[in-house]
Amino acid sequence: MDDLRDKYIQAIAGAEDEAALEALRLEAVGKKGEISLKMRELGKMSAEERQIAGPKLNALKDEINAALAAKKAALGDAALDARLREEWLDVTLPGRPMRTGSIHPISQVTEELTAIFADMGFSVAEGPQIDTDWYNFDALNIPGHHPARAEMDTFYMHRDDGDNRPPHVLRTHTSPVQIRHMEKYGAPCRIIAPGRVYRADYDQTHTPMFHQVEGLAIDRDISMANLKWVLEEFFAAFFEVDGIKTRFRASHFPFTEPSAEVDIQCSWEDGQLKIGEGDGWLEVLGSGMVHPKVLQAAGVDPSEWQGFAFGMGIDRIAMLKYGIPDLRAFFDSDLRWLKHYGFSSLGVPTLHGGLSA
Ligand code: 2NL
Repeated sequence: MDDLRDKYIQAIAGAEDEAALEALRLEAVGKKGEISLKMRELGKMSAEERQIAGPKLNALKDEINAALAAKKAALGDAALDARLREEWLDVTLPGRPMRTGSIHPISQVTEELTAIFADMGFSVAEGPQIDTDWYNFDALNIPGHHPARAEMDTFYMHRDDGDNRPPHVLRTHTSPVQIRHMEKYGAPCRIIAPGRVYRADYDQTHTPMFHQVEGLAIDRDISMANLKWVLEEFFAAFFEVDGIKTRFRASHFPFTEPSAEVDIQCSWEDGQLKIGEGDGWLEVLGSGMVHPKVLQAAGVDPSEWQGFAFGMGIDRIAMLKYGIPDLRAFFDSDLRWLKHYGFSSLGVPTLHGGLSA
């Protein structure tokens, strides 16, 4: 009996974790444990023997149970101590900064319109923001005496006296990108050119830098009818109104002939502007059939090729779509305003994440 006691008391003291302790409990005082088997043997003993062995066995069982409980508590304390040593937390550390910042509405709108034109087979062309006055003006049939070329409207790059290189300007539209594209790849072509453009103008409705998207489709038999379809598809998708109406008004641009300004259908009630309903009209872009002189300047034979072009302000359509009343919210504002207009700091859909349909 003493052997049995020593064996279990020592084993319990040496148990390394609660699983080992439980195994010992079963082995010693479990239903089929060693002590229980010994208790069953009491029945075969004589009365005197039983009188001595019975209380001894009970005492041993109590002692082992007590040792098990004590060890279990000790193991629990040790585990807690170890966890406390591992998992300490310094509550005096400064908080982690929140991720702020968000995609800019202009970037988002650029991605949205790019996706819509991409569905109609247009790819994106890019080019320099500083270009020669030939690409920005002459190639577009804008002559030297045209008011757009006056220093009042255009940012000219500084030239030192005696530097006779052709003047460079900050592009006033993205047309030079399309000229360069035609020059390099020829016809047919179907592209859009979104990007930053610059004009020396600053008031309630003009900023010296703004964003434009131009479009160009050149083939053997492209017509104004194709232009109308493309634009109506675009506006329906962009403003999310099926069957939105457009109105074409005769206009004039040096780089297109004929030229048209395009309005979209809108209503204006109780100070609320709604796009794609009602019998009001809102001017949103300029367009036309590319002037033969422009094709010629870009190295495309106008007796073989023809096509349409259009130009549209991105800032303007972004304001219309998201109800932003002041242009300066884009360029002179902070996150609170972007959040106000629904551009939260995280989880804004992008082309890469997939547009919300
Ligand atoms: C506007 C609208 C427009 C174009 C831009 C263009 C580009 C090439 C050839 C011909 Cl490469 N046209 N772009 C055409 C019509 C209108 O912009 O209101 N501009 C002052």
